[in-house]
Amino acid sequence: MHLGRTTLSKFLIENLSGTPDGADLAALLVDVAAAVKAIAALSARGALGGATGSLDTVNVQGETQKPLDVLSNTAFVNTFQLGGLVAGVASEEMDDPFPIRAPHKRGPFLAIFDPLDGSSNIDGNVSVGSIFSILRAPAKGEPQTADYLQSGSSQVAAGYALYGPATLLVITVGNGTHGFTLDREIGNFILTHRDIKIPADTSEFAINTSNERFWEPPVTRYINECKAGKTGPRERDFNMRWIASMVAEVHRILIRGGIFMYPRDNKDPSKPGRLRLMYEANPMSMIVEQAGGLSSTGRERIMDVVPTQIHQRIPVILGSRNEVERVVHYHQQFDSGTDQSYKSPLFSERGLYRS
Ligand code: AFP
Repeated sequence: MHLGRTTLSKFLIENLSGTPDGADLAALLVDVAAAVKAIAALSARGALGGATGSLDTVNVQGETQKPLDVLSNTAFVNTFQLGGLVAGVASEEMDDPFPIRAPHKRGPFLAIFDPLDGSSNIDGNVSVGSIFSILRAPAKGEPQTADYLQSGSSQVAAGYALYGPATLLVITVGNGTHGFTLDREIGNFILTHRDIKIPADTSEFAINTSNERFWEPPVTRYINECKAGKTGPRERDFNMRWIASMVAEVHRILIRGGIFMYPRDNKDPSKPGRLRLMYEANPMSMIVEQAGGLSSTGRERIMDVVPTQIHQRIPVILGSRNEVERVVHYHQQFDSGTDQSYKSPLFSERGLYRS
């Protein structure tokens, strides 16, 4: 029995009443929670609910869609369309933004989301999640694509749902990062993680090391130093995790610290990284920064990036402050040519590490 039992609605009223659009934003986040509950129920049924397997359709990312991708997207779109609190939505699963039109009521916000993050894990019954970002809509009229292209620092709210052994909803409205656990018996999200703070230091990194040969030298340097452990310049051993669900990685980092990296790589020069700015990097960056962490491309704060496309990709290095600062410093040294270690034959064209 969780003592206190502050519900999501009570928390939102306490934290948003009296702020501009506060009541509407609180109502919108309650709508998000409703969509999350529907997706949690679908996800928990696994193959029994037709949520596994693959469809014969491909999304705008060129990825084969899973039934739960489509069902989750529909849950969010329907919830936002009926809620009357957004003027338009954009989704990883939809080529173009979707404006809310009559007979549905338009509201003062835009919702951008990845309805199901970590889809490749569904059939393996590994935790997946949803990620959302809330921006202000234009004062009047139907939002155009350009209205969505606001930097991450313009977000009024952001968060994620994690469909794991428990269903969690982690949100920020700009005054800290807070976690709620779904009490399935009463169908309410209960505040269980108030004002989460990420430890500034960590000995745990998360990166897909199968891409090592494509990394830039500062990333290679950082990861090699972690792997060298006690025998190397860090003088302590590190641990590695890679779940391939960003939501699960970020949640672990919120709880015990860590650094998550999906850096720029030259695997596909047309893609400056795998993760998408508008509905993965930006919302997760707001969550992480509000919890005292940092989120960078390696060369600039992610929430300062001015978007140019809804589905644009971006390098992501986020988590424990002191480790992200170290990786950013390594990028600065590399870019300015001030660090001799990059002169090492290890980093030459024909050396062990192609730069
Ligand atoms: P999917 O939703 O297509 O499974 O991608 C998940 C993701 O966007 C992010 O959640 C993971 O951190 C990352 O991709 C995993 O990428 P790799 O499959 O290259 O490890």
